[in-house]
Amino acid sequence: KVKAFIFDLDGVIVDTAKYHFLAWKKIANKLNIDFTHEHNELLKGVSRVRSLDIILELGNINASQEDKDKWLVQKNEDYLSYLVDMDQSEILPGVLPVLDYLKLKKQPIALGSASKNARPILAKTGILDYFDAIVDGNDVSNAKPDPEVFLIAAQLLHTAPQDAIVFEDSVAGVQAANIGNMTSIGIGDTATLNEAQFIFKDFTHIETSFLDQLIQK
Ligand code: B16
Ligand code: MG
Repeated sequence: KVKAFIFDLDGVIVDTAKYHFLAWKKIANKLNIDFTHEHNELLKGVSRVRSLDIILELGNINASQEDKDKWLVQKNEDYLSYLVDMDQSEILPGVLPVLDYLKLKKQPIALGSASKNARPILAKTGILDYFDAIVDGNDVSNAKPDPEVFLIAAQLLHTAPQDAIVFEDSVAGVQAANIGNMTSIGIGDTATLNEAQFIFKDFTHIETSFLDQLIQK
């Protein structure tokens, strides 16, 4: 059977969370807000605009729209500077074999990401051609846990939501897949992602027999 395999980007295909962290930390420190790795967890899967609001809430800061717009630009410029040297080596372990296997099995593949920088990241890491559809932060108006991003992806792949399988590292993303009536696969920590239907520490733990099961379901 033909399914739709939808991949989140940050935290699933590449570990860009570390670069988001560095860039947000600069903004936060400038505002005298303490910004830790735990805080960074709150931003996973969350849009850029919402991320800034969360950081400002942490510091109890009320800012003007003008200031917020300025910080959003600064954050993204700084973030992009970390991506300049990005290449295939930044693809997380086990991802390429899974993509290759799904291609071999002629399964449609889509990206479903909140990031507005998704396309350049896929291009730099050399995997743009694997994707039959790309839905990113430029295409959606409702952020995860709203299932919009994944529903559009499934639609572009001509697949019903219940035949779509979503790989996600964020709680909001897992919830989005569940709300969208899709199969949710959490990539990361079992305790954090306990709402997912299946959880794997990373892609090296996903065997082809498991992918076959999903395809046949
Ligand atoms: P950008 P994903 C999300 O990507 C990240 O998890 C989140 O931390 C980030 O704020 C968001 O993209 C927006 O990214 O600033 O590049 O538009 O996990 O949905 O692929
Ligand atoms: Mg993610």
